[in-house]
Amino acid sequence: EGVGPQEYTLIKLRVLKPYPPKLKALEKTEVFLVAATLRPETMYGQTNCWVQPEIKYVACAQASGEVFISTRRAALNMSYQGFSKNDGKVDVLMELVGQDIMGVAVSAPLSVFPKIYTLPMLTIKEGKGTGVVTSVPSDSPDDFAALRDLKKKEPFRKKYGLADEMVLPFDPVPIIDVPDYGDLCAVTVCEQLKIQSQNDKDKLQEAKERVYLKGFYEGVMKIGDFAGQKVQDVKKQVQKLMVDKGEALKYME
Ligand code: A2H
Repeated sequence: EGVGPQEYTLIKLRVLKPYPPKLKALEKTEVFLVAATLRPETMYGQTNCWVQPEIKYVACAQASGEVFISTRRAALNMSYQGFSKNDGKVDVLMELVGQDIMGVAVSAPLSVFPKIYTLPMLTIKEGKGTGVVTSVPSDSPDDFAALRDLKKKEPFRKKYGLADEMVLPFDPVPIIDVPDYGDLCAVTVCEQLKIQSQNDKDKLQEAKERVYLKGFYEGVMKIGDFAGQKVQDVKKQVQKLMVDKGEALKYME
């Protein structure tokens, strides 16, 4: 990892009512899954949200009165960044494991889909970001591979209690044109490298290296508020758009 702190954009994915059984006790509050991303400009293409079925999450009251779901480690980090009532204190309302919040309907800022679902990604690292990852399969090889795993294998969906309509209708959305890779760069690179599943670790690493910098320096937005402009020129503006609307926050770790 890099030197010094990294700035992420925390995307607030609003849990839609009626809340699922595990979250019923929170029905009177606004609950959000908060996902850490380095690519705010890709949020137009969100198709789902990833959680790790086995890791522990907490639902924490924020100074704003809202409730955020993340790992406890991330909640503590947030509490030192002005998110909670008292610096360094987390107000835990509920402890959860990923499976408790699987198949939950959320609304995601800027997404072309009005309603998306939480789905399992087994490779989520507990010690990075919030443990919640928003999924943009058009531009992230990890996201594309994990979504395709779920689409291809009915038993995999069943194992996590997911209905077909939470997975099957959601295809990658063309949002950014990348020279040589087209407007679904993650799909292209996964095909080039013949990536079979989300567990193809080395190939996925190679895939990310091929498209990540190229997408940033040469990518051009195809849809949304900044269509026609270069990714590197609009990244900060898309972040600001969401932050100003209260749909995202800056977060360091
Ligand atoms: B990125 P870095 Cl479109 N475990 O967001 C695994 N992956 C995680 C994570 C965790 N605990 N927390 C965040 N991430 C992902 C968008 C995206 C991302 C695109 C393309 C590439 C990309 C949509 N998913 O990341 O190790 C999040 O996915 C490529 C690196 O801190 C986050 O940004 O550098 C990124 O990894 C943070 O990775």
